[in-house]
Amino acid sequence: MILHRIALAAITTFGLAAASLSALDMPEKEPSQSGAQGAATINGYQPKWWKEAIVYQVYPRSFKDSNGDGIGDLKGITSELDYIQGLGVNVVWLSPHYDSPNADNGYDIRDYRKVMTEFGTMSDFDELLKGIKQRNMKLIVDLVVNHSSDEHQWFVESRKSKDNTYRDYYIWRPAKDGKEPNNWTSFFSGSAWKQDPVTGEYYLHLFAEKQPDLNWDNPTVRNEVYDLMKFWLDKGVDGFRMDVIPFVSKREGLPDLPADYVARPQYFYAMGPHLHEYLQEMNSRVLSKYDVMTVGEAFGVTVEQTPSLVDERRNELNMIFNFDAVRLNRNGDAWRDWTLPELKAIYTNLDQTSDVHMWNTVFLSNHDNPRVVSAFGDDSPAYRPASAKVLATMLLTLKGTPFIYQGDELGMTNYPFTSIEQCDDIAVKNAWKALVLTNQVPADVFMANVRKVSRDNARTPMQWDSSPNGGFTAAPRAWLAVNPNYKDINAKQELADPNSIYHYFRQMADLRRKTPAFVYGDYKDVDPSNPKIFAYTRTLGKEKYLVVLNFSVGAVSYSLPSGMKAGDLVISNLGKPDDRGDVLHLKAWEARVYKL
Ligand code: TEU
Ligand code: CA
Repeated sequence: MILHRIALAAITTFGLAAASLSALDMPEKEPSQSGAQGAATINGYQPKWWKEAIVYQVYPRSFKDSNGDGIGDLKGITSELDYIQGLGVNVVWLSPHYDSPNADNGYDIRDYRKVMTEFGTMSDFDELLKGIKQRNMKLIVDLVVNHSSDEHQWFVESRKSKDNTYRDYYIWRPAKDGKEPNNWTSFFSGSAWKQDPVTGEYYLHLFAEKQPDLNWDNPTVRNEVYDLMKFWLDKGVDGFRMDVIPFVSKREGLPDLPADYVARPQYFYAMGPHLHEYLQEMNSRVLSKYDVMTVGEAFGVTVEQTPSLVDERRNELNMIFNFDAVRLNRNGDAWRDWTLPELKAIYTNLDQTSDVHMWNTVFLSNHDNPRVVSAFGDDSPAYRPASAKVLATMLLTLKGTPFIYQGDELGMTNYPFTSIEQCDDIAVKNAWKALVLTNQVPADVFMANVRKVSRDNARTPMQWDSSPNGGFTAAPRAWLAVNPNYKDINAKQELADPNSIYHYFRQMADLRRKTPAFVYGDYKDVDPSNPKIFAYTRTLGKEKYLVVLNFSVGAVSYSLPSGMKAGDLVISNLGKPDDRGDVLHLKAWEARVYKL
């Protein structure tokens, strides 16, 4: 009983309602092995605020412009903190807010201790952080340290001469047979090497030319990173989302990409020989001294490799973003149709590869991917609201910390791009040059793919109301055009409509926060091969929930797997159904959650 009370205290500090816990019959569990002095576990898990969190990602450039220059900024975010809190989320992940020449919208950092001038000042940042804390929310910031900007002072020095003090901060190699040192390619098209005229040597850039890769094998570089992490942690931020962190340790001798990795080089660049050593060092030198959360963007990491990064006994990361689900609709960079059994198999695989010492994330969108309702739902006017609610139901009841991307709570959609001039993203512009201007891909085929998968789909400004530019900016033009559907899809209208996606999302978020079974409960897919219905249970002690989601545009009479009967309806997205028992008459894109 004492153990229960400790667990309760741990949980209620972050919002899980004590009332719903007292109804639980939690098995007495021995204290965990991992040195957490006597903390009680729940279903074997050590309770942690970041396991109970619902994270909302803010892309500052596109959230809200406060000063009429067409670019979102920190004051704009601060002005909408009530909106964010009202959604029922409790952690904000801020995409990079640092000084940057914006070759890749802030993922190319010039000064890690300065706020991007367009976004405001350090005191604006402090205000934002204060506003978040006042609302009992937390803030995690982006840590982008696989590379810096080529305008960072380190690189400005590094390129000056072969014997510059900063030379070894980056990865320089001489030409090989008059060409690039190896065949590595950049994710933004072309070679990953750029010859610098000053010394004639090449530097490595896995992303844009203006994003030179830092040399993590140099301990001075690692110390610089730890120092800048402490700078932000000492300000009070609550953790980091770590950009392409599995790439920081490069393979010994930088060998050529083998033929079978050419189409998926991320699996060759990731998980280098010293990755675990560097993460453990970062953990002991920095992270272990603070109560923070870490989530690694694990591009190129397989499900099988994941435990080695997130097992709490290894002291590396708390959780990672696995790309299997979000990239299920991709063949390389091209759209591919996906099936529901494939998606379900991914979640089962993630769950089964994980045990009580590990933790997962759940997400289907971010600033690098298309809009969730366009990619995984149905963004036609008839089904957009229902399918967005199905996805919200899923994201907030699966096992793992949910990450929601700004605007998805409104059911914002992909943008109807028709020409490359409407695009901003360096990935798309470079691909256009490499593929269309060389006549390898016809322009219309390229643009059709842009409409499906381009990163710009997620980067169009937030749609706040039906005024010009969706209320995002008072400027005549936003930095990237607002989606023309803003008069029909915007926050003001959804806040006023009790049946909106926004309000449904809020109810789902409340349900997750007050229901430990959705956080710590076991996950089981009860019908893995069904092509239309995703049905699963979440079970914690005697408490059991059934989630039934119709992922199709037709009505489905769904017979529950044998022995199962629908219990009390907890929430549904298309009005209150009156059927009970073992056959459910589901409408197109209907979502229901039952307590069994
Ligand atoms: O993304 C890296 C990444 O793994 C991809 O999603 C990448 O965006 C895609 O392959 C490009 O086609 C991170 C950031 O999230 C992204 O915005 C940055 O551009 C990138 O790293 C470089 O910092
Ligand atoms: Ca602005």
